[in-house]
Amino acid sequence: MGDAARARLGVGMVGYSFMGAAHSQAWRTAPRFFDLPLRTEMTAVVGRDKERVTEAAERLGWESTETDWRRLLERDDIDLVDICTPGNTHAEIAIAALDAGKHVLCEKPLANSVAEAEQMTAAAERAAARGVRSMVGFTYRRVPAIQLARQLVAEGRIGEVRHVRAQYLQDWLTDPAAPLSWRLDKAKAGSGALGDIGAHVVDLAQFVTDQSVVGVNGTLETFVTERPVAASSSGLTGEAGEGTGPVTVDDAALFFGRLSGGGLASFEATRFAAGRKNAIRLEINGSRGSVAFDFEDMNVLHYFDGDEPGATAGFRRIVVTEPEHPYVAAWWPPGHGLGYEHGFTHQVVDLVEDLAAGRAPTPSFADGLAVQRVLDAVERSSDSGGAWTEI
Ligand code: 4PW
Repeated sequence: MGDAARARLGVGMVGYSFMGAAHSQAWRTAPRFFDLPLRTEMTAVVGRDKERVTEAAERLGWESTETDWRRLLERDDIDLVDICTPGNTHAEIAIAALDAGKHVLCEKPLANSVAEAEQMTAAAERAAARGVRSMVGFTYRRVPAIQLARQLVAEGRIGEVRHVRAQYLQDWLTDPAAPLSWRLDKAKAGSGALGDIGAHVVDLAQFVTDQSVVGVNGTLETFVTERPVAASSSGLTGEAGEGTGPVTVDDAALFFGRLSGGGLASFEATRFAAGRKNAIRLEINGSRGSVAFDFEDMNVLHYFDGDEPGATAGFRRIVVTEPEHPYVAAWWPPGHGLGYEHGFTHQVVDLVEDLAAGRAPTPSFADGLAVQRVLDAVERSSDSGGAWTEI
């Protein structure tokens, strides 16, 4: 479609660190590889420090800067606010943006508490009545192999879901000298491994099975309770500075869940799995077969078809890089796989297509709230010594 025929979508992004960089590449790349129905513009990026946000704008490709996110709400050239800040700021920014008539894309987890997530969901519903849309950024849903897994489950190819085995394993905190970052501060992050990475596997379990987690019991643990303060940060970790401070969140979360369809689930989220860098593992066993995925081999889905003759049945390794696989046709020839950043690009593509079509994007804030309720139930269960906790 030619530029003139497309309506413009001005984007204002808040935050420009790890997630801000990932979202920036998505806004830059999506219109270059996909035929988007709206003309997206990277209009403004927000950061509190003028010098640093100016440098980030140049590096990441934003046209202008602001030092207060509230300015985005006053600007007529901003149609969508993309929130890439720590969780303690999500509710205030998202609710104000939606009330001001701006669409919102908000990083996960949706909020730091169920109460905040409920207020955000109510604001999203009010806004939707005026055609103002919102989405929460569970990007791993947009990995082609995950989409294929959901498709196979929906088609009944594994039968009734009996087990979900979900793990999110990282190791960047294994070293006790790794410094404190905002992700280790409950006031900013809400929780630790549970909310930062456990939220993803809860969302993926619910998304791929199309079922809800209806009850949990679990345990949280903080292995290293004091760490060096950070002198600087980049990505997940940073440089240690002078002195130490307390870790106020969990390092690891382990929990069991029951699914609305009667299946059983187990979840593990940790940043202490030495050697596991970003292992998001999801295995689903059904009455007729199984699917299995590991983000460390993200272009592959393993599928077991239990209806095949026993002598030759076995897990099939599907390389999810064919043009008929979700999103893949826009990229490279078969076998030329995708990476971490493509999930963010697909998120932008789906969001823009939904906005243009007047559809409600998913995952919605209500989906984010559903995940938040699971996280909250795990915390309550852990506080009570592991009691079964309904959601
Ligand atoms: O996928 C994870 C995120 O949701 C990434 O590994 C880092 O941890 C960045 O934020 C969370």
